[in-house]
Amino acid sequence: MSGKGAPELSVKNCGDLRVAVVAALWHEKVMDGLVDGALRALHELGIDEPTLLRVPGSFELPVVAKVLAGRGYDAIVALGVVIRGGTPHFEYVCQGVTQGLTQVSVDSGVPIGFGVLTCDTEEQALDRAGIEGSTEDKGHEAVTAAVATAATL
Ligand code: DLZ
Repeated sequence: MSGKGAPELSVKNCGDLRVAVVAALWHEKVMDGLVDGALRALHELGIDEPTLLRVPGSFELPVVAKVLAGRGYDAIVALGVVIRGGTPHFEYVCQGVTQGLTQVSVDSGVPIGFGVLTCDTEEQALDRAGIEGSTEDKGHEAVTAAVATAATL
Protein backbone atom coordinates (compact mmCIF):
# COMPACT_ATOMS: atom_id res chain seq x y z
CA MET A 1 0.00 0.00 0.00
CA SER A 2 1.69 3.22 -1.06
CA GLY A 3 0.15 6.67 -1.00
CA LYS A 4 -1.71 8.32 -3.84
CA GLY A 5 0.99 9.70 -6.13
CA ALA A 6 3.85 8.41 -3.98
CA PRO A 7 6.65 6.78 -5.99
CA GLU A 8 7.55 3.12 -5.50
CA LEU A 9 11.08 3.43 -4.08
CA SER A 10 13.59 0.62 -4.45
CA VAL A 11 16.02 0.84 -1.55
CA LYS A 12 18.87 -1.67 -1.35
CA ASN A 13 21.91 -2.36 0.83
CA CYS A 14 20.67 -0.27 3.70
CA GLY A 15 20.64 -2.90 6.49
CA ASP A 16 23.57 -1.28 8.24
CA LEU A 17 22.02 2.20 8.42
CA ARG A 18 21.24 3.55 11.90
CA VAL A 19 17.66 4.78 11.98
CA ALA A 20 15.68 6.39 14.81
CA VAL A 21 11.91 6.78 14.93
CA VAL A 22 10.42 9.50 17.12
CA ALA A 23 6.67 9.37 17.59
CA ALA A 24 4.14 11.57 19.39
CA LEU A 25 1.45 10.16 21.67
CA TRP A 26 -1.65 12.18 20.74
CA HIS A 27 -4.40 10.25 18.84
CA GLU A 28 -3.43 6.78 19.98
CA LYS A 29 -5.21 4.64 17.37
CA VAL A 30 -3.76 6.57 14.44
CA MET A 31 -0.33 6.67 16.05
CA ASP A 32 -0.36 2.91 16.64
CA GLY A 33 -0.93 2.46 12.90
CA LEU A 34 1.84 4.88 11.95
CA VAL A 35 4.35 3.29 14.32
CA ASP A 36 3.44 -0.24 13.14
CA GLY A 37 3.85 0.84 9.50
CA ALA A 38 7.22 2.43 10.23
CA LEU A 39 8.55 -0.63 12.06
CA ARG A 40 7.24 -2.93 9.30
CA ALA A 41 9.03 -0.85 6.66
CA LEU A 42 12.27 -0.95 8.65
CA HIS A 43 12.00 -4.72 9.01
CA GLU A 44 11.43 -5.08 5.24
CA LEU A 45 14.59 -3.03 4.69
CA GLY A 46 16.62 -5.27 7.00
CA ILE A 47 16.87 -2.62 9.73
CA ASP A 48 15.76 -4.66 12.71
CA GLU A 49 17.08 -2.68 15.64
CA PRO A 50 15.80 0.87 15.19
CA THR A 51 15.64 3.27 18.10
CA LEU A 52 12.03 4.17 18.98
CA LEU A 53 11.37 7.19 21.20
CA ARG A 54 7.98 8.58 22.22
CA VAL A 55 7.28 12.28 22.91
CA PRO A 56 4.13 13.87 24.38
CA GLY A 57 2.94 15.77 21.29
CA SER A 58 3.97 16.61 17.73
CA PHE A 59 5.33 19.96 18.86
CA GLU A 60 8.07 18.07 20.75
CA LEU A 61 9.25 16.14 17.66
CA PRO A 62 11.83 18.69 16.38
CA VAL A 63 13.83 19.02 19.60
CA VAL A 64 14.20 15.26 19.93
CA ALA A 65 15.02 14.95 16.23
CA LYS A 66 17.75 17.57 16.71
CA VAL A 67 19.37 15.66 19.57
CA LEU A 68 19.17 12.39 17.63
CA ALA A 69 20.71 14.05 14.56
CA GLY A 70 23.74 14.83 16.72
CA ARG A 71 24.08 11.22 17.83
CA GLY A 72 25.20 9.71 14.55
CA TYR A 73 21.93 8.40 13.12
CA ASP A 74 21.83 8.12 9.33
CA ALA A 75 18.12 8.84 9.14
CA ILE A 76 15.32 9.91 11.46
CA VAL A 77 11.61 9.36 11.04
CA ALA A 78 9.16 11.72 12.76
CA LEU A 79 5.60 10.49 13.30
CA GLY A 80 2.68 12.50 14.61
CA VAL A 81 -0.98 13.34 14.06
CA VAL A 82 -2.42 16.82 14.38
CA ILE A 83 -6.19 17.16 14.02
CA ARG A 84 -7.88 20.51 13.50
CA GLY A 85 -9.89 21.72 16.45
CA GLY A 86 -11.89 24.86 16.95
CA THR A 87 -8.93 27.08 17.85
CA PRO A 88 -5.82 28.36 16.04
CA HIS A 89 -3.74 25.86 18.04
CA PHE A 90 -3.76 23.48 15.04
CA GLU A 91 -1.96 26.03 12.85
CA TYR A 92 0.67 26.75 15.50
CA VAL A 93 1.44 23.08 16.15
CA CYS A 94 1.53 22.25 12.40
CA GLN A 95 3.76 25.22 11.63
CA GLY A 96 6.08 24.53 14.56
CA VAL A 97 6.60 20.88 13.78
CA THR A 98 6.95 21.35 10.03
CA GLN A 99 9.39 24.24 10.21
CA GLY A 100 11.23 22.66 13.14
CA LEU A 101 11.81 19.35 11.38
CA THR A 102 12.82 21.08 8.14
CA GLN A 103 15.35 23.21 9.99
CA VAL A 104 16.82 20.24 11.87
CA SER A 105 17.16 18.18 8.70
CA VAL A 106 18.71 20.90 6.57
CA ASP A 107 21.04 22.15 9.33
CA SER A 108 22.24 18.68 10.36
CA GLY A 109 22.31 17.01 6.93
CA VAL A 110 20.41 14.06 8.39
CA PRO A 111 17.32 13.07 6.34
CA ILE A 112 14.08 13.18 8.32
CA GLY A 113 11.08 11.24 7.06
CA PHE A 114 8.04 13.46 7.54
CA GLY A 115 5.31 11.20 8.88
CA VAL A 116 3.23 13.90 10.51
CA LEU A 117 -0.42 13.85 9.48
CA THR A 118 -2.21 17.20 9.52
CA CYS A 119 -5.90 16.47 9.08
CA ASP A 120 -9.28 18.10 9.46
CA THR A 121 -10.84 14.99 11.03
CA GLU A 122 -9.84 11.77 12.77
CA GLU A 123 -11.47 9.88 9.88
CA GLN A 124 -8.98 11.42 7.42
CA ALA A 125 -6.11 10.50 9.73
CA LEU A 126 -7.29 6.89 10.08
CA ASP A 127 -7.45 6.63 6.28
CA ARG A 128 -3.70 7.40 6.17
CA ALA A 129 -2.66 5.34 9.20
CA GLY A 130 -1.92 2.04 7.45
CA ILE A 131 -4.52 0.11 9.45
CA GLU A 132 -7.31 -2.12 8.16
CA GLY A 133 -9.48 -0.04 5.82
CA SER A 134 -6.84 2.68 5.27
CA THR A 135 -5.94 3.70 1.74
CA GLU A 136 -2.52 5.05 2.72
CA ASP A 137 0.29 3.95 5.02
CA LYS A 138 2.17 7.11 5.93
CA GLY A 139 4.41 5.58 8.59
CA HIS A 140 5.72 3.09 6.04
CA GLU A 141 6.14 5.85 3.43
CA ALA A 142 8.06 8.12 5.79
CA VAL A 143 10.58 5.37 6.58
CA THR A 144 11.08 4.49 2.93
CA ALA A 145 11.67 8.13 1.98
CA ALA A 146 14.13 8.77 4.83
CA VAL A 147 16.13 5.60 4.22
CA ALA A 148 16.14 6.07 0.44
CA THR A 149 17.51 9.57 0.97
CA ALA A 150 20.13 8.42 3.48
CA ALA A 151 21.23 5.70 1.05
CA THR A 152 22.07 8.36 -1.56
CA LEU A 153 24.43 10.25 0.80
C1 DLZ B 1 -2.03 20.84 22.52
C2 DLZ B 1 -2.18 19.90 21.37
C3 DLZ B 1 -3.33 19.91 20.59
C4 DLZ B 1 -4.46 20.85 20.84
N1 DLZ B 1 -3.51 19.06 19.58
C5 DLZ B 1 -2.51 18.17 19.30
C6 DLZ B 1 -2.66 17.26 18.23
O1 DLZ B 1 -3.68 17.17 17.53
N2 DLZ B 1 -1.60 16.41 17.97
C7 DLZ B 1 -0.44 16.44 18.70
O2 DLZ B 1 0.47 15.65 18.39
N3 DLZ B 1 -0.29 17.29 19.73
C8 DLZ B 1 -1.29 18.14 20.05
N4 DLZ B 1 -1.16 19.02 21.09
C9 DLZ B 1 0.04 18.90 21.95
C10 DLZ B 1 1.26 19.69 21.45
O3 DLZ B 1 1.88 19.02 20.36
C11 DLZ B 1 2.31 19.80 22.59
O4 DLZ B 1 2.60 18.52 23.09
C12 DLZ B 1 1.78 20.67 23.72
O5 DLZ B 1 1.41 21.94 23.26
C13 DLZ B 1 2.84 20.80 24.83
O6 DLZ B 1 4.03 21.39 24.32
